[in-house]
Amino acid sequence: MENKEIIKEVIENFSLPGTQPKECIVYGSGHINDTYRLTYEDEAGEKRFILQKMNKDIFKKPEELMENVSHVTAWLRKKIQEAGGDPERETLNLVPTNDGSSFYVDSTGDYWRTYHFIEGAVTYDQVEKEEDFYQSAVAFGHFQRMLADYPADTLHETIPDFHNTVDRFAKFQAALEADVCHRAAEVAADIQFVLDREELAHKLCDMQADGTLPLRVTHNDTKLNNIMIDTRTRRAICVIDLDTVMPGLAVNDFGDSIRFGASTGAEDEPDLSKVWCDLHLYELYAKGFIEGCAGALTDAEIEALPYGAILMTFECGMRFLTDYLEGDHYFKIHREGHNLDRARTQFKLVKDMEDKLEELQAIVRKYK
Ligand code: ADP
Ligand code: GN1
Ligand code: MG
Repeated sequence: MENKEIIKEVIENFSLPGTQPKECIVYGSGHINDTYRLTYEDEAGEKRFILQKMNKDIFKKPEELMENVSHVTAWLRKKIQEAGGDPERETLNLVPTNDGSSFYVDSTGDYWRTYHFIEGAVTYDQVEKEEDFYQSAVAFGHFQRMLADYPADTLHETIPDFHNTVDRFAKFQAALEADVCHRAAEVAADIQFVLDREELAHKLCDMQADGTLPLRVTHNDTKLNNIMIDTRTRRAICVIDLDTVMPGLAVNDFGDSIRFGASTGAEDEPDLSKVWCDLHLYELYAKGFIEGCAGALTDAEIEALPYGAILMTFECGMRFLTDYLEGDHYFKIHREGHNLDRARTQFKLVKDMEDKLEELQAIVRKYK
């Protein structure tokens, strides 16, 4: 845990129910931010909050990021209200600092924000009930729908070239060239897997450049643990982790969910014999996502959904392997070789999806 003195300083500067909480624990399994859950108690009962230190090595302009989050959540709040929903639970709600800002900069220069904790809902690191996965698909599709008329040019690009797979390929090559940790020799087969797919890396970028695929406001990090599922109704109620909401491709939002949720194994499963792309889960998600987008997806987008799945998985595998080669500075790791294990599950899935491409295509065509 972060230095206790810093956490104390940070908490005192947010407009929270008391000076110090009854409990402050490290929370969640995100790879990027440092997340804590705060619990306060008074006569009315318990009240909980999520406190996050933003990763400023990754998000170079946290002020701009928080401007995006404030504006997007305000926009969603309005849409949810208009639809008769509950904005307290169906979108993130920021807690302001004592002087009304959406973030606090601590005495060491780190950036923090606080959200109301969404009660009675959970996130999953793997699909436990397939209906949950279907519900998450509807919700991610619906999320895109709610942002369809958002003024995209007012959004800051929080990570430039985030899903530019051509650029990701070049960054991988640079990491390989530098080989700062002298790790390349022992992972030659994994490196070759990437190098063999340079052409693949261009596939969706080309379709974006020639206008086949339109730019939309997308989430860009649609893994299952970025959606909260109501424990009572089992409906996916709230899309969280809004740090990468930016203009992007709908097929990538679809693809990132498939990469994570339609795998039969965990993202970091060391036993690759357990890792496959489950076609049944893929179909459930495709159906839900297309329904959630409610007619907004063009035929060309639906047709390209399987490539979204393959490319987002390939990209993520390249990113994990790049990070492994560079000494694990980007994704949080919890064991030696963690990023390598992660890269290998992604490559196993890419190969499996390549082998199943015709089936993946036939499935999405059913929902055109
Ligand atoms: P990261 O960018 O590191 O993935 P997230 O914003 O996704 O960070 O948060 C990490 C985890 O914290 C989520 O997967 C979720 O379980 C939990 N979480 C985040 N925000 C909330 C919230 N408002 N209410 C309840 N849980 C939350
Ligand atoms: C990170 O923040 P989190 O843990 O939800 C990453 C995603 C990757 C994912 C892989 C900002 O997501 O792009 O797909 O890990 N987020 C960022 O699990 O880089
Ligand atoms: Mg997350």
